[in-house]
Amino acid sequence: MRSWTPMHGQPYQPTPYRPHRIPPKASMVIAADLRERMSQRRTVRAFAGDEVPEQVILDAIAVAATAPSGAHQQPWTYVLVTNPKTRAAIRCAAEEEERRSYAGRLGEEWLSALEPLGTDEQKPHLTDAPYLIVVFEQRFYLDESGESHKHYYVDESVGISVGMLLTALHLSGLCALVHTPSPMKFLSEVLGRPRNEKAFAVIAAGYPAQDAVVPDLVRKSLDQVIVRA
Ligand code: IYR
Repeated sequence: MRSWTPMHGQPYQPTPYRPHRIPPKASMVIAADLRERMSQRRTVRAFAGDEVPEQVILDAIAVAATAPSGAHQQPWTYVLVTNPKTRAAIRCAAEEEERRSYAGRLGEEWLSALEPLGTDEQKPHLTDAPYLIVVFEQRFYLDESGESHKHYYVDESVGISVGMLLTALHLSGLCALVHTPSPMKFLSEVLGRPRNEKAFAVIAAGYPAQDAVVPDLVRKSLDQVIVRA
């Protein structure tokens, strides 16, 4: 496998792509099974202390890193935070921001949209879930000489990658919680990230607590999400 270097300015050099073709009937079985398994995915807010093999997390991040991205610039950094002091600092800063948000900064309409989900300013998962993954988007690329190169479709690329991460975690048997503290500048400071990176989301991952509860949600039907044109 060749090692990665920025592609910027390289000529187009296509290479054959001949993936194994899954017969249509087998595809239907796989798709139906995936649909059923993904329908079981839920966001949980309470995690068990049970250990999770780190390789499961590394493999899920590897899946996320296969996401398509604008100009194939792969503008993501996944920070795996294990240091308890760092996690405590993240929780403290996040709860501080969330306290202001829930005390009124979000506004009445937003707070009432969140009411059925039972969220609040307490973020115990930030210290208690076995893994904390902080996702940063690289707004631009800094080369060795310090020159910056623009990245394209960064939000879209990182959003797709995080979606794949959540899918991989779920299909590996784990639960996750996406937390998007606002504002999240403190994450760059606590984690010492370079100026080309901006925090995108904090993801806690692990097994759900035995007494975990989730809101009684209903998903939109396919008819409600698909329009044929
Ligand atoms: N960032 C806050 C508020 C919040 C916002 C939305 I939109 C959610 O779906 C859930 C929470 C928090 O993490 O609590």
